Amino acid sequence: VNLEFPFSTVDRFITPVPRFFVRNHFPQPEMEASSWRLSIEGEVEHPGELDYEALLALPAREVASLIECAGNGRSLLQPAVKGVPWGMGAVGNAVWTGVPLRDVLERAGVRPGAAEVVLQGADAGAVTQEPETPGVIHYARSLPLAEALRPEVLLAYRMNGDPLRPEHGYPVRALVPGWYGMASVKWLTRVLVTDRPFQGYFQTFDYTRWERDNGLPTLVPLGEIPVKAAISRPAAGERLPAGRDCRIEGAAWAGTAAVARVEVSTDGGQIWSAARLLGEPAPYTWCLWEYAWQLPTHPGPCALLARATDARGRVQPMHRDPDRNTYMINHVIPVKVEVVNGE
Ligand SMILES: Nc1nc2c(c(=O)[nH]1)N[C@H]1C(S)=C(S)[C@@H](COP(=O)(O)O)O[C@H]1N2
Ligand SMILES: [Mo]
Repeated sequence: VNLEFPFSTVDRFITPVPRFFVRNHFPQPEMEASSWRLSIEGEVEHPGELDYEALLALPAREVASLIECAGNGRSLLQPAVKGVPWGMGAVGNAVWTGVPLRDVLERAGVRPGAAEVVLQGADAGAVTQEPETPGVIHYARSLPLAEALRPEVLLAYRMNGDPLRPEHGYPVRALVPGWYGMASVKWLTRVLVTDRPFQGYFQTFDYTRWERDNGLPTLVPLGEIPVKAAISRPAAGERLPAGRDCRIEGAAWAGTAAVARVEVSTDGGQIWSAARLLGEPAPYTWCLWEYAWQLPTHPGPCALLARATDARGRVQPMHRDPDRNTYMINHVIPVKVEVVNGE
């Protein structure tokens, strides 16, 4: 099941659960909170299991965070590439409730040699990539230990105040704020602490990019979401009456950083003007923005652009970096609209 929502309908900070995109690599597993167990294993002093009641008895935390699929926007890439052909709607923003993974790891006693934490889901299936297929595997992704110990990384059991829906990982999922969605493992049943980097399928074959290291391209797992502004309205192809006022709207986000500013260009990138941020930007979540645009009085095509800068000074790129394979689509993509003579 892969579902997205029309990005042009973004109109509020929190995405209602029925509109929140779904990305499943394997058939959705049947899960019950009453029989759910989380196994904590590997490089820990006290391996063991945690049940749902015991998890809910631990101090909980609320975190507002978006999840964006690393392939969000892929259908806008030219030339076309393989993979789920997402539009712009494989992203959503929610409030999550859960127990910091750190608390559970600390109770288990992480051993000094620990390097990574593998998170494994209950879902499994055969991956079809030939000829190197590993057969039937579980969905699993790892985090470097320092990331796993960030206090906002949760074993989440509520989304927007309600128990997780089955498609979003009921009863418990990982939530890794600021990282692409592949890190937020759903239907979480196993936490394995390892003494070396995990080389699983979704860490090597899938969800990777090239990093140039002294001239040597090295495959590295995807992680943090980079800065990005996306235009929700007007939508591409819209016809707008000349001379009128038009509000350009959208959302911007920047992984573990807060958005600092959003600029808009209505002439294909020559002149940029500041958009108004709606609300206080914060790490992990998006910030909605708007820009009051007076439409040109003459009909013709217009290319609308939005570009965000984060609080660490990183600016959204204008061009696509091919080292990102079919992922991490955050370069500025024009929204082409048509200004037409008023009715
Ligand atoms: N167990 C499991 N967890 C998973 C996945 C999966 O297929 N199985 N997909 C990942 C990917 S690629 C994304 S983008 C997010 C999507 O989360 P959502 O379906 O709740 O929006 O879940 C992640 N966690
Ligand atoms: Mo994803």
